[in-house]
Amino acid sequence: MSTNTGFHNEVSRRDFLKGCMTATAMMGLPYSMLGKVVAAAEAPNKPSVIWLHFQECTGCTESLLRSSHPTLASVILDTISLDYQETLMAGSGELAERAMHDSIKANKGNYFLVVEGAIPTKDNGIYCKVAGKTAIDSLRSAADGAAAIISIGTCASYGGIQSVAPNPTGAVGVRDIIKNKPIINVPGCPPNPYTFFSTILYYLTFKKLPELDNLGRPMFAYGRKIHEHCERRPHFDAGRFAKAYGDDGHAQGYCLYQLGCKGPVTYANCPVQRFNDVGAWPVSIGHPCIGCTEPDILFKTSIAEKVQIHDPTPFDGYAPIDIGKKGKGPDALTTAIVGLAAGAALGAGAMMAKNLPASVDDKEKQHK
Ligand code: FSX
Ligand code: SF4
Ligand code: F3S
Repeated sequence: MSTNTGFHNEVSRRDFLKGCMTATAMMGLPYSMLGKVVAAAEAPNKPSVIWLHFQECTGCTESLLRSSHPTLASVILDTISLDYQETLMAGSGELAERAMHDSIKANKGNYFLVVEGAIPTKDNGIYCKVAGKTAIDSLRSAADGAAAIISIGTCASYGGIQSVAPNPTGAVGVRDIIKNKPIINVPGCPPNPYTFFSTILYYLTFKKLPELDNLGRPMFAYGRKIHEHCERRPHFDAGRFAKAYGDDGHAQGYCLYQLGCKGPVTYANCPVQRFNDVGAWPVSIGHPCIGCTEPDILFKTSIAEKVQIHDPTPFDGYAPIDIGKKGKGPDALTTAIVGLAAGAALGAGAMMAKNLPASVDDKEKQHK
């Protein structure tokens, strides 16, 4: 099977269904909805997607296609018609440009525009040009006929690393420029490819945007904090912290809060969905979360700086208690299904806590 980008892929029926099942669970939908999601993914008229690259590292595309989940890339490319994508296209130059303009013309009002990277606005946008056109002009003309825009990655969502002070090129996110189109932000540096896939599938299944938070992110993926699902959370609650990289606490899997973990103020599904189909995510391999889905944390706060916790939320693995404020993200059952479907090892956190000695020296509780 191939798309207009020339990317060839093959996907088995089993892998296709597995990808749809994971996406269905991630969206917080019941298992009974799987048939509807699969039907939308298999519809003969595949939605046309134009994918533009601006100021960024191409990590969003790379993480989608070059990592250990070629299956997911194949499922995505089997679900959409990727009509223009500079990293993947076999064609180049005028041929490629023509393909994009033909697709925009033929699918006016019906295509998705995916934007990866920030848009420089200073000095009339001269700091990023493709085919002689500035990023701002390319974005405006491609956005004009789009049904909806997906800003993939933190750069396209909020400006990302380019927008860090003094922001020499005046880099901004898509929503700072385009005001008259539905825009879904899928931040992360890079974001989890399943979040992107689920966003597309939600739109195809229900013909509407998923519920978004005040930063334009789908609630199904960004409705809960990292801290609520983290396997190190029992250590946080017990006051067991790594104090330095490589110390005993770090080696034993203690909480990384004192090393600057931004999990308590970062909204994302990383501990549940994880990355690369191997059950890993930053905190699981010993690095604090750096808040890569948040506009004011990533690259704008030092990795080592401890965050203030103003709105403590309980660990999702504990028995439910009424704290007078319900999270709007997926419930515990959905979380469990996502974990199962993705092969995530959520039980590892509980086992780690169980295997710890009953008394520990460090009883500090930073959140009280
Ligand atoms: Fe890179 Fe994407 Fe970070 Fe940005 O991801 S992974 S710099 S969010 O736009 O390519
Ligand atoms: Fe996990 Fe970070 Fe929260 Fe500690 S502070 S429990 S490492 S998310
Ligand atoms: Fe990003 Fe934190 Fe997840 S750094 S990848 S939001 S764990």
